[in-house]
Amino acid sequence: MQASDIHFETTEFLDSSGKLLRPLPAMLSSRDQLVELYRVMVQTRVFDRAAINLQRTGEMGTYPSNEGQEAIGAGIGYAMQDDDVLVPYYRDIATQIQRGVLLEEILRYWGGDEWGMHFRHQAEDFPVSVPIATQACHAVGIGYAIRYRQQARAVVTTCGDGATSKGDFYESINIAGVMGLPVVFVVNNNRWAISVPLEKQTAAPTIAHKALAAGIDGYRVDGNDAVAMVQVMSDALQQARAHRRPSIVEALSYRLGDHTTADDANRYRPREELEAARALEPLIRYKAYLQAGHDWSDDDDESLYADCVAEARSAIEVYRAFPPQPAGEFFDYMYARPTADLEKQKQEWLTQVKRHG
Ligand SMILES: Cc1ncc(C[n+]2csc(CCOP(=O)(O)OP(=O)(O)O)c2C)c(N)n1
Ligand SMILES: [Mg+2]
Repeated sequence: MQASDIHFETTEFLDSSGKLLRPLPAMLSSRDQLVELYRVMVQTRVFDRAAINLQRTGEMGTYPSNEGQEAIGAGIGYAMQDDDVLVPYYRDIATQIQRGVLLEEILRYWGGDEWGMHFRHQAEDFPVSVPIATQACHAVGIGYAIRYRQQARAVVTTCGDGATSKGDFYESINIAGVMGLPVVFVVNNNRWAISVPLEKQTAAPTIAHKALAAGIDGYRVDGNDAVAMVQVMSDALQQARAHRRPSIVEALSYRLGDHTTADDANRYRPREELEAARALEPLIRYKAYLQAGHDWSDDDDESLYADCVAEARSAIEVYRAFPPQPAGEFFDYMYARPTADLEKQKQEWLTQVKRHG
């Protein structure tokens, strides 16, 4: 038996022209619901551009673009229930918005202030993980707590295609399978891990195949299709909540931007590949679908974009008005009580800050 003998079907609802291929899922049966999902994607696209501009003008630190990945995040957030737990990585803005994280909090974090991870309206979701794949282990721990308390909740953790090569990822899917933990591991397969293409990342035919060794469920879905994302996520979450069946959801997409504002993808990525991916991005098809099937006009679209621009601008104003984080404060929250070693590091750091400003 060869790995390639096993086939994971890719779930699709909207083709790249916006044609609906099968009946809508129950969760998206009204025009209002469909527009709500579109709104999150537009909000994310607009906010993302504004965040990149803030970095470019020196008002914010390094930032990872979400361009092209909006349907993945929007579908995850739409399908999650309030009391599920999100353990995100750094390309999950659409999900975080739906979970109640404020745009100014996201800016504050990427501006270098960890108070941006202290969400005002979201006490139980986790902060963004920048270390690759470590969050998969945290998700498993939370899944264990949910099982221990016998709750009908699920954990969603996200990561990239590159992250699935790490031990943390394999260990986490393994233990989730062994213990029957309610965790959905969503893999944003955007085909690149900074400059490493998917072909150099794994010999597995798909990332969904990795579920087989762990004995958990595997799904493959068009990650540029927000409707398909909602359907697959709601199935996977239902299995996790009701039957403690963990799964991997491989969402196929493409990173249209640079890896972060510190990267220049033109140095390693073929231009033709990028242009081909642009035609498949999630907003084009979704808008075409709304226009053809739900009476969505250009005026509706313009006013939605205008609302989202106004919202991003006001978040930027709030961000600019935050007081700077007190120097050295980040040492204080590593543990409930700082260790002697950390205290020493803090004092050294404060001395350097004083010396260099
Ligand atoms: C443990 C660890 N190793 C290396 C890095 C540096 N790093 C940041 S992003 C990245 C690539 C991740 O690619 P992928 O998992 O495909 O996610 P994507 O950024 O494409 O969404 C690497 C190696 C890191 N942040 N953490
Ligand atoms: Mg990637």
